Amino acid sequence: MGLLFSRLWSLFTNEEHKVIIVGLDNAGKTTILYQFLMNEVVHTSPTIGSNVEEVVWKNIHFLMWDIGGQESLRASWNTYYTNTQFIILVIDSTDRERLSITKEELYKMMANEDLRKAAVLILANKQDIKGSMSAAEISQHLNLTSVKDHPWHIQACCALTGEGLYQGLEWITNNLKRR
Ligand SMILES: Nc1nc2c(ncn2[C@@H]2O[C@H](COP(=O)(O)OP(=O)(O)OP(=O)(O)O)[C@@H](O)[C@H]2O)c(=O)[nH]1
Ligand SMILES: [Mg+2]
Repeated sequence: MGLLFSRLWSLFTNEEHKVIIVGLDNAGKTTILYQFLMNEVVHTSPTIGSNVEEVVWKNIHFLMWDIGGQESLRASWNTYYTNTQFIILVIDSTDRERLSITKEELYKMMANEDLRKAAVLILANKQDIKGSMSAAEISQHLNLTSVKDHPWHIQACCALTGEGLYQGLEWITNNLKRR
């Protein structure tokens, strides 16, 4: 009962839920963060370090950290992991060559003790580009059905139009309610 109460309490107060947005450089992370924040496409340049914004959706407060994805920056992703409830892994669905690198990064994150309880939303971004991989294709490459120790969901999206992004947030919200 106490646990249920504390969970309901967290839903009705302004408790912030920490989200990290990760993925390789050029995947669309910063574009997605600002779509969530302002419903607009902003001009981005490669992120050095991180951007952090509070996003409120359906009265739920998220603290979203968008972390630079260049190779030299990936080694410091783990400095952002403490207290993370959700990982949003953004994938450039046209980037077939580097999907195996994304896979390595995903499995490394899921093995990290600080992310043991984190749920994973995978965004198959850039669906507007002809020839991009489908969410099903990406799911198969990442072998997602083998992942049993983290709740996960894959969602196709386009950060330029916003299509699919809110379905992703909906999954996060439902996951929050189930915990
Ligand atoms: N066509 C298309 N382009 C996109 C989409 N999402 C992002 N982009 C473009 O992809 C480029 C990189 O986007 P960013 O949001 O800066 O990528 P990032 O993941 O933050 O990259 P780093 O900060 O270097 O890690 C920009 O030119 C975006 O406009 C999309 O859904 N479709
Ligand atoms: Mg960025």
